[in-house]
Amino acid sequence: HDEAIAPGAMLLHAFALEQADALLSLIFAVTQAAPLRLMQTPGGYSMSVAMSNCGKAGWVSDSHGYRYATHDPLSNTAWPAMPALFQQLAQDAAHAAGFVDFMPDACLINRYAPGARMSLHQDRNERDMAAPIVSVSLGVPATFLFGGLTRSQRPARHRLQHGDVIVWGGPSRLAFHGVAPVAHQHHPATGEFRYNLTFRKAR
Ligand code: MD3
Ligand code: FE
Repeated sequence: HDEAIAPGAMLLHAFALEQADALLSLIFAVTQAAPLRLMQTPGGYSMSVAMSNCGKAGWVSDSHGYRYATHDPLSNTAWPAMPALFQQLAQDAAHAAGFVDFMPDACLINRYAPGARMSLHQDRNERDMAAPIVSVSLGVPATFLFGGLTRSQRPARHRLQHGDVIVWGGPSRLAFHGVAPVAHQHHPATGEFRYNLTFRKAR
């Protein structure tokens, strides 16, 4: 069933479940070409979530800040193309949530090992705030933290399971959000890891 978790935010339970194995195979192919890595924050810390990208633009963080880049800084080559299945899934999910013609140009691949987390933040590096963000959860479940439009608002918690998809648009697009430390658990499709795909229109 589908669930509105905030104004403009729709949780599509198990929307990607049938494609999950195919999505994971494509994640492994993309990350052969553009390896998962722990990026540095502008403040000099190492993130606990390993990241890579596919599509025309990829999200990167280093000592200079957060931005989208056409090239992988590890190889100085273009990010791998976004697989057609990724593009189609993102567009179908956006459509199911009421957003027509979502054309993501960026797909961030996040891999959470046990203990990895993402602290509360806003996604504000994208040019077009009218476009939604689509996220796909795979593997070990996680607790997603969804705050308000100010950092001080106490976040609501949502369990995200293998195959769940969330579409974030409208008033929730600039909400603070994060992921609580991922538990040591095993999932038949991913072992100890949680993967998250985040589709965005960056440019
Ligand atoms: C709510 N990733 O990569 S995806 C991120 O599970 C990020 O890896 C988390 O936050 C993860 O930036 C959460 C869900 C998500 C993505 C973007 C959002 C939720 C959002 C933008 C606005 C509001
Ligand atoms: Fe985010």
